[in-house]
Amino acid sequence: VVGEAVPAAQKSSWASFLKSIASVSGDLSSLTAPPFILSGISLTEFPAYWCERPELFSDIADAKDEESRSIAVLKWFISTLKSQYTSRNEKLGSEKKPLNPVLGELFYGSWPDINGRGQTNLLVEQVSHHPPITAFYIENPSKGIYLRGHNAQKTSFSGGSIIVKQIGHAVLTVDLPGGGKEEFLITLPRLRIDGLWYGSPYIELTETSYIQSSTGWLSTIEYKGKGYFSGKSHSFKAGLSPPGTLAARHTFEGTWHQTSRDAATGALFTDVTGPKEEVAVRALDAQSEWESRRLWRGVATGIREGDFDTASREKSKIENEQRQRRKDEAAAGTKWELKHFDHIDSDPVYERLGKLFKANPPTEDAYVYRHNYVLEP
Ligand code: CLR
Repeated sequence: VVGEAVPAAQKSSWASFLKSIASVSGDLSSLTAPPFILSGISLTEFPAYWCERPELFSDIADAKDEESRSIAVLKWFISTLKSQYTSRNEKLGSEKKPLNPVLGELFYGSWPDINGRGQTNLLVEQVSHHPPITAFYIENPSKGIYLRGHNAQKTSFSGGSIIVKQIGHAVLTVDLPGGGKEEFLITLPRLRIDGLWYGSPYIELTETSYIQSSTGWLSTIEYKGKGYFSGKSHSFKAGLSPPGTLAARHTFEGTWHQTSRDAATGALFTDVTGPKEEVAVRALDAQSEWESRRLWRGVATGIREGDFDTASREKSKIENEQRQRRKDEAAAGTKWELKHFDHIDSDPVYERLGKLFKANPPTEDAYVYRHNYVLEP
């Protein structure tokens, strides 16, 4: 049955939304979707998913050699996937359409220092509206761990599913106790959004992503859904190979939303069945007009309370204001300035580390954090 999970009054609007997805390829953000599938959460909040298990992030600093550091990075990375790709299903009942951030939208947050793990800070800026591009910076300065990255999406429609190719990458930098640093290039997996027909979308990860260390250690992570490897959805298999060979020294397999094990020893590797820690943000009144939750609060309240007239009126207000801004800039011959990031056409870390595993594409642009913001304690 078409749209089993779709409210009766929104069935025809869901059907035409699906039709428009099938015909528009590239950027879904501007398509009008029926209210039941809207989330009221902006994409600028999503980078917080990288750190909802802050102790796994800080554990990276405590690893004692190159090999165990690569294992710690892989363990942290796999443990972020549940938050990244299934948390809307758990919180909101299904995958939903997030709010499309405006240019210059900001999101700041932190995770407190507990048990000596150090405080972790998060800073996000929407650096492009068309196409939507989100840049982020996450740091645990007392542990000497820094993550920077950006992401955008290219979407297409195939066999009833939305295929999302993630554009962008992340770079993790670890300060070493004896001086010097280690860098890790992290590529992003492909997504398939299934369950559209029934109106209850969910994400499955597909193909392969990589984590390349500057020491030469490489993690190759393969994603499979129902009917492959173990037959379970959200399955993965990760091989970690030493410098100069593709033969895996370690293999880990399991499901990224539950548990995984070392294939050789059977020892537990990741376990995300326990609670995660959501990012702490300042109260709305203490936020600036550009901060995501404050900016979208009228829309979010409307969606949450089922008052969609208010939600769409508030949304139009924000969009009109943005259009006016762009017109004024064009008239004055000025350009919007990014607040926290510098855009570079080619990321030297991506180029250098990407070569080691023949990354495709061979180079990518990047957004470099200017270190011009101090998070309030
Ligand atoms: C953004 C970057 C995060 C991981 C992530 C998770 C879910 C993705 C999102 C990214 C991009 C936007 C996305 C979303 C799932 C659905 C949504 C692809 C990659 C699209 C735009 C909405 C489709 C509409 C249907 C749900 C109806 O680290």
